[in-house]
Amino acid sequence: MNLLILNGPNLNLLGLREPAIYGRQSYADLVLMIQDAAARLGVSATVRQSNHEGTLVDEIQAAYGVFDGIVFNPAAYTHTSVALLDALKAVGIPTVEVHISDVSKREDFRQVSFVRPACIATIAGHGLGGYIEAMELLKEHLTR
Ligand code: CA2
Repeated sequence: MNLLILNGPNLNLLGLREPAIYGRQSYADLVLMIQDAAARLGVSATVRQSNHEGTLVDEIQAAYGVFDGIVFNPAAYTHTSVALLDALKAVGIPTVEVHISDVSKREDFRQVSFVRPACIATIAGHGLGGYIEAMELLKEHLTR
């Protein structure tokens, strides 16, 4: 089972700023945590990050026929991007939307998720552990 873990803009800065919202762990820590979980779950996980909307669209398109599931934190593009919604709908790969913070308790503009209608679930506010929960959920969903 091949999982794509896709991260949007500024998530490469994890651990550098706003620790009260995003925690103290770095992006490298997140990648290690995902690789550990992948080994435990017996799945393959490829982790990618981009600050560019079009590159994220390209990653989703290229995932077709390669990846069985996507764990997706589109970061700020969550709240703006029809292009990412369309890409997810086009490939039809089971996708779990993840947010480190609890977006439901933050600013009004973070209450909207354009990608959510194309996702099988959303996990928000569970910190970096949300990525691992999403991987577990996808494994269960794909082996059901
Ligand atoms: O909670 C999340 O995971 C978000 O997707 C993170 C995005 C934010 O725009 C979404 O509303 C919620 C922001 C990611 C930026 O990450 C940073 C990490 C360290 C320092 C500054 C930003």
